[in-house]
Amino acid sequence: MAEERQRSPREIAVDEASIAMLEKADADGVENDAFSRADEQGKPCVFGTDGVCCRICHMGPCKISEYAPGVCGATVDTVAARNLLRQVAAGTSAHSDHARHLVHLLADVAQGRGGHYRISDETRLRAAARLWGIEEHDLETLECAGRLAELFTEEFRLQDGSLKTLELAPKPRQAVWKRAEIAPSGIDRTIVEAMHRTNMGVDHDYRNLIKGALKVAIADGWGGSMIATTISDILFGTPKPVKSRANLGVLEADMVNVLVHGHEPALTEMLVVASHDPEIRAAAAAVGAKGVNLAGICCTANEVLMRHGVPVAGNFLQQELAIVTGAVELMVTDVQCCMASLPEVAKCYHTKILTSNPLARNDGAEAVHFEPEQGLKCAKEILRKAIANYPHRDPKKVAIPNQQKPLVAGFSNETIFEMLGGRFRRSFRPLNDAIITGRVRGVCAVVGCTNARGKMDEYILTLTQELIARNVLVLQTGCAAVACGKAGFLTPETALEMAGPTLREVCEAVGIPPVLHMGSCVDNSRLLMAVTYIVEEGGLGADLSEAPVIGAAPEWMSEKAIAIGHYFVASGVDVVLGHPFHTMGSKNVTKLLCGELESIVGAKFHYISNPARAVEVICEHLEKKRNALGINKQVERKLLDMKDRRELHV
Ligand code: NFS
Repeated sequence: MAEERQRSPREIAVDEASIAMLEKADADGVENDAFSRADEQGKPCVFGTDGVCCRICHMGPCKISEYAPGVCGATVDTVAARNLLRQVAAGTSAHSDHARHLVHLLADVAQGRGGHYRISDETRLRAAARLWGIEEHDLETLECAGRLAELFTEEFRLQDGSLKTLELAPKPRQAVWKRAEIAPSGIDRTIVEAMHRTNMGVDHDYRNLIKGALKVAIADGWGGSMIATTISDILFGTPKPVKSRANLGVLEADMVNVLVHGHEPALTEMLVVASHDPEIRAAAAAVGAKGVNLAGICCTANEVLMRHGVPVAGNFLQQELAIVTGAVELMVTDVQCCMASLPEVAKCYHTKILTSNPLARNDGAEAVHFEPEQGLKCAKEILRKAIANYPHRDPKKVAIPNQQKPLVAGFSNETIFEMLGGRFRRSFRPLNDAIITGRVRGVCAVVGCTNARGKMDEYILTLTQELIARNVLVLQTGCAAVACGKAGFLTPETALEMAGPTLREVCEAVGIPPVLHMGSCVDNSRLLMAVTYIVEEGGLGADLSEAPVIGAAPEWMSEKAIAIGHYFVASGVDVVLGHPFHTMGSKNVTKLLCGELESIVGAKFHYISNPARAVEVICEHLEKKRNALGINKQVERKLLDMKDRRELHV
């Protein structure tokens, strides 16, 4: 470290592996890391934080305040709302472009141009085809895949009318979107529209702009993200519960360590195959290694964890720390959440950084050309580069932390259906019944990033722990899920010990843990469907807004998280955020987001920086929903005699 840290490693991180690597980074002379850079940045610019810096035309930039509109007359309300809409559009574009690449891959596979990619889950393919209204009975597998790829392509291109995928939502929700005029048309069109209306001199009505944010976010959650999850399941397999491990201790001292990092799973799937290839093993042995050890960072990690049990080295803020172990031969980055600093950190060690997507190159990183048709060949070449780099490892610089925890991941809705109802009576009924009887108070999705401005993982862990102790079932995705994996919360045994008595009883009876890892951030679409299935199962309202469910993104940082928050709220699910959007400069926008939205879409945002307070608000919210459903009536417990039993008609 060039200068002393402003916060000590223990003030930055809760897990011992990260603390050790922060100390090691300082000792090794790593110039800086996300935490030290955050501290160096100091207090952020007030205009930026408040969302009232307007940079969209060259009469500015304008520093807008209540007393000083921009040169064009734009007020704080307009500028804050406009900036937020642009962020939601950016987040939506990331998830949706990821989806587009998968649509292309599905089309390639359907046309026999997919190389080693294939339809891994035909049941999911046919179920998806039916869900999106394709008559699939008489279609061959690849024909069916081709038709689905065409339909999904059309979802991007659509110019008029609403996205077909919105029909997956309960009817009353679709009616809300129609009434509020926020049902999106084609995904591409909706993003273009968002960029257009936020140009200088177009939309100045903050209410209209925020509605635009909800609209584009719906195109993400129910559009791009839903499509990405569906195709990933079809091509790479629908996740099933799988055992694995998490934290930097998954790196191996005597193996070639390769980290996959980013979000798009296509290349990584081939790296998994290639890592088991006898030729690759032999090559590793030839340099004195026991094999190739693949591990992941961020959501690419979640994708291969869920499907193949590939261990997770860390979440977002551990990407640099993984390199600091000195034991990583190579890191392949694809898109999103990959820090610009990686090549710089890697300079202190022997680690090679590769970029595999033409959209996401980085100075100091080697670009590799990845064509899906040649996917396996490309994956093998990458692993050979890693193997060739193994002899360059400097043993004096290697210190792999001991910490790693076992976990169980892979709870797709398809799996939850089977776990709850059995293979032949697939059903969410037992969960609904447990919620109705009050043994489970409700469901909270704890999702999102970790943020270098705070203490990594702390809020996520406190919230998760406290919620399950209060008999709230917790669903997780993204870096929040990895945080819980590192803390050991994703093993049924540990989680059950922490769970409240009635939640524990239910989880033990149906065989699910109280904290369910449901995938990557794109897989937040699974959460939308989980709530939809709960509603469709009956007894918990007719719309998502009536069910006792809520979302939380305690340590969020990405524009993608902003889009996710908006599509949860647009779907009728309240969202708790650990810190506010950059819109606080406008009282009206804040009032709208944290209040008035409830009358438009049946949900709103809550900004809560204190985890204890968040627990209270979440539990109050769930109880409010339960009261409204009339399921909170005290049912007197009574021992049944034979006469009572006969009257039960069961
Ligand atoms: Ni989500 Fe996954 Fe993590 Fe945040 Fe980034 S990796 S897509 S954006 S940081 S949860």
